[in-house]
Amino acid sequence: MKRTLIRNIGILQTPTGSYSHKGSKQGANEKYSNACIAIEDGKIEQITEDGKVPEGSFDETIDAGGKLVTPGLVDGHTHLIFGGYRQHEIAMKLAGADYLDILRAGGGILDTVRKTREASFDELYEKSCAFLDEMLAFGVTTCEAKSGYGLDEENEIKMLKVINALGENHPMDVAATFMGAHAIPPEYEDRGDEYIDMMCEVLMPEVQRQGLAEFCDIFCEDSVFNAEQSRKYLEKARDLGFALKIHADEIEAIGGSQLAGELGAVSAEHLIAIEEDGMDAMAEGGTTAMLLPATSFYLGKTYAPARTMVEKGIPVAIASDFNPGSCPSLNLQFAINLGCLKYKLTPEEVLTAVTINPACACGKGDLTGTLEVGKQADLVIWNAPDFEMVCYRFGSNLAGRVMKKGEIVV
Ligand code: IZC
Ligand code: ZN
Repeated sequence: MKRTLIRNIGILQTPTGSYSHKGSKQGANEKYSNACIAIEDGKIEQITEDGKVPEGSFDETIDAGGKLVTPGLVDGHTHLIFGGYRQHEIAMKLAGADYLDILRAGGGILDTVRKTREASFDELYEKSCAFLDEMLAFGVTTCEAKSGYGLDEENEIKMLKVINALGENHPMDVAATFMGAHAIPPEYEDRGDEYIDMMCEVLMPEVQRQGLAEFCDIFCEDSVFNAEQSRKYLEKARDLGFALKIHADEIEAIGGSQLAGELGAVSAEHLIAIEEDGMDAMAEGGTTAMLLPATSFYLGKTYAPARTMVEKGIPVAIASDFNPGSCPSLNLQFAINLGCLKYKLTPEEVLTAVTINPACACGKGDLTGTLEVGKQADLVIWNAPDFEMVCYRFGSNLAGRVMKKGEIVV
């Protein structure tokens, strides 16, 4: 048994509960002044405030220096396993090409598919392990990761095995999502229906048989997969026991958010172009909005209507969308800045959006996402006196020390 004490916490700020927070609950955070956290065997044993110190002896004492402590951040949407990079797309963008133009011309995702197919398991593992180290340094202690750059059996399974190995060997908790329907591979050019049939009949059941993913996701978008194909794929996933996610209304609203609500998807991602009826369907279906503001920034798009979503009772989460095309940054703190400045969410609403709400959308809400007795001691000691400072400063890394399951990892 190992007991650790974190003392001298200026403010301990956290949402509470193991469920997705919506409406007025989105901004409900507890704030304890002059607090301590006692940790036993990686779990929170006690929280005290107003200068009281937990009793008993400790193997390790950490002085938080009067600073802010929050739950470890949860990045609920990443494409962190990929071969190569796509820096050459900068020149194409400067020449006027947009995201879908590049994809339609056989680049974009398909470029990353070529490079990912060429990469070995070990190459992908080493590269993404370094990304996870960088994420930890930014204060992220749990994340989700998608396949979707293999687009055939061998390479999708290779990607998912990398994701699962990372989750086992790296301090980060990693939730695995199968995203075989990320693009139509060249072998199936102009045969999107047949590709979806192959996914449903061959690959998805194989992923389920091998227990390689908890979630299934599809890119429902103009020139990628339409709403009918998305329905077929997600209904099959649901029948196989996967929880559902969907990239919806990123560039065009073609029915993805309605489908998410109707099928009771755990989350719908992006939602930049969402319309009123899509939001109503999501509120009805209890679907979390997984918003990706750094992608809006990088693509020069507008920002998803996060305030309206909170008002309509949709749980809002904010993630990085780290990927080699539309968001080559894994700095979730920048997404926090944009959450306040562009979504007009309050710091408290944003904290919920990067902790408990994405934790629930990754199936880990009972383990992490809040600082409460019984949960994993996943937390950040910030180089900041309060969370407003984290929302206000941008471009610097304000995470000071990062703890995962009771161990200091940064
Ligand atoms: O590689 O472009 N939007 N998928 C959907 C992406 C962005 C990732 C990529
Ligand atoms: Zn994505």
